[in-house]
Amino acid sequence: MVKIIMDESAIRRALTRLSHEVIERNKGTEDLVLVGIKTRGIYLAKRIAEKIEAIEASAVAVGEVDITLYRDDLEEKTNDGQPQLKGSDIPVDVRDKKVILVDDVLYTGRTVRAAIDAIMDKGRPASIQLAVLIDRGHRELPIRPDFVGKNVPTSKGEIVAVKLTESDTLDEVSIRDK
Ligand code: 3GP
Ligand code: 5GP
Ligand code: MG
Repeated sequence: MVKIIMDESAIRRALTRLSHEVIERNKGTEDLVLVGIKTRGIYLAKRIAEKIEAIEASAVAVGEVDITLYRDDLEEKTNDGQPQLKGSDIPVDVRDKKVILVDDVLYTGRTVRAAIDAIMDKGRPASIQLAVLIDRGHRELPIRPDFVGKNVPTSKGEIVAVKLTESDTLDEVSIRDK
């Protein structure tokens, strides 16, 4: 069974709220850098950056990191079962910057941990915050999001499908059994 949990309007409003929260928490956009995690986190980071730019009338840098998949139930695996950095394109020096990591779904937290490592390798940021569209629970590390679009309690057997127009035909979040 597929259950739609966010439609286009719900996603748009959640991202608008997240954008305001990021600005409020950081008292503006100074030293802000958004870093999206691989495919859909990058699209979300770009959307949030556009909204922040519209609200504050100042440019926000956007970068990206690509973390490999590691889970047994997904096709691609790494040698040691840990998510690892595949590549990154962070267009600014992160030293003393306020980095906002952005991803579509937060689950065990292992991907975010790898992304934090990747950023730390580039220099010492002033802070790293985490924004996610969906927090589906089941953390295996002490990682929590600072900004959440929607908390979605799931069982481990469920899958959250995030569709975004940048790569899919529409904006929609749904939940289904694996
Ligand atoms: P994303 O890059 O848009 O986030 O690599 C294919 C996709 O699989 C990635 O999408 C990744 O996030 C996603 N993915 C990782 N773990 C899971 C999972 O447990 N379930 C589902 N449906 N997708 C997952
Ligand atoms: P984690 O490392 O926290 O277990 O998983 C996070 C990564 O896997 C993120 O990139 C996230 O997008 C993806 N992910 C985990 N579970 C799901 C899910 O149910 N649906 C989707 N679309 N992605 C997921
Ligand atoms: Mg993702």
